[in-house]
Amino acid sequence: MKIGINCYPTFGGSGAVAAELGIELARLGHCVHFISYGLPFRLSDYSKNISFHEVEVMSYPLFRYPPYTLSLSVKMSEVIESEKLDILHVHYAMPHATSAYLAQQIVGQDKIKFITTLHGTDITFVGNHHSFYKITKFSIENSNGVTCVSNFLKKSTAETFSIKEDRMRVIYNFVDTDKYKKTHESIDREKEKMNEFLGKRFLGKDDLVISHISNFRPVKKIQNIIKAFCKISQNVSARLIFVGDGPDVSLAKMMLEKLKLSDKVCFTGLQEDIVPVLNISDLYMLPSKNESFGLSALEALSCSVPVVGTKNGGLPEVVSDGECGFLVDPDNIEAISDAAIKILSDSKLKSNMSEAARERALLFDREKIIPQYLNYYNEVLNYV
Ligand code: GMT
Repeated sequence: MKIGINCYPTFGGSGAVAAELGIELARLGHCVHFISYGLPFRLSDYSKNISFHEVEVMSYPLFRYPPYTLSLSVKMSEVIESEKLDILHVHYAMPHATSAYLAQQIVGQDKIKFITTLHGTDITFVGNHHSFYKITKFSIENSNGVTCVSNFLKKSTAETFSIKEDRMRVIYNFVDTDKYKKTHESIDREKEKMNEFLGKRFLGKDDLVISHISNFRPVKKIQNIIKAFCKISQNVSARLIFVGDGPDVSLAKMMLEKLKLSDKVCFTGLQEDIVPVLNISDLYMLPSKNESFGLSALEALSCSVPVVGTKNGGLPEVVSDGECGFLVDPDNIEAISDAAIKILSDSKLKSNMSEAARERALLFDREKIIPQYLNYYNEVLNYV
């Protein structure tokens, strides 16, 4: 099949899913054409069966806001025609579904069908804002197929936009469990490598490691992770590793200074490969206000790392509470720290949860999920 994929190329869950879906489809022999304003991250090492089409946005003094949505729809229509795409798959509703709708109008409705995958904030934060509401609803309703990354997201899309649930298909996010797994190198050596990377002796041999990976937006509730860590570090010898970048990094650093915790917490910045951090983690934290799925938590589980995360949104569909971690009210600092201390101070519980984490992740292995996308493409194209 010739498949067009459009996504945000920057670090983030929807871009990661789109890039890895493209890689897997290409591995299966399909021709994948990425259309975006930049090369999606996680894609740089792959090229067989993958092409990248860059969207050019013209600047002009009149444009306070250059109309990317329009340039994207033009590029989509060009690629649909030049590459004779069978299907176009866009990730994140805004503005991608709208551009795809316009591209379809340009080339003719009989020439291309498009699928929109909803990822979370496109519904729960952006699409439901009054300035986007009507166009988001219109673009979802006019997609030839719609997928949601969790049942939670399907339900909230149906409620927010009065769209029938049977118009949408849940296809969970996936993980490459061959890549995301504990390596066989000794944990001490792995910790040493991390210290070398950080340029200081941050991790001691016996320190327990807690990690968090995100875009540091307010939804991730970084302050609550730090407040909980304050109590955790009084009870167990732990270190906290933050991976990623975003608006709340400065706030986090200020809080850590105030709490005199700076020497127990490090920031690695954006990292393409997060396996080295997950490899040395004893616990992963994701107490967000809401997660439609929580891809980073799945990647942690796949590396046998238990998760303490939010009970809100779709995370309960990924992390089974009490088995491979604990799900808590993200504003209940006591609950976050108690759950973490419980796991970190009981080596038997930690090892059971770590085994259960890997088992759980195997349910979301790429081999199980990718065929669901291919089946859906075929259904939308009326091939089955
Ligand atoms: O986490 C974010 O805010 C980024 C966002 C994105 O679109 O890049 O993530 C959303 O999509 C991910 C992939 O499907 C999900 O795993 C995340 O749970 C979801 N984020 C939220 O719902 C907050």
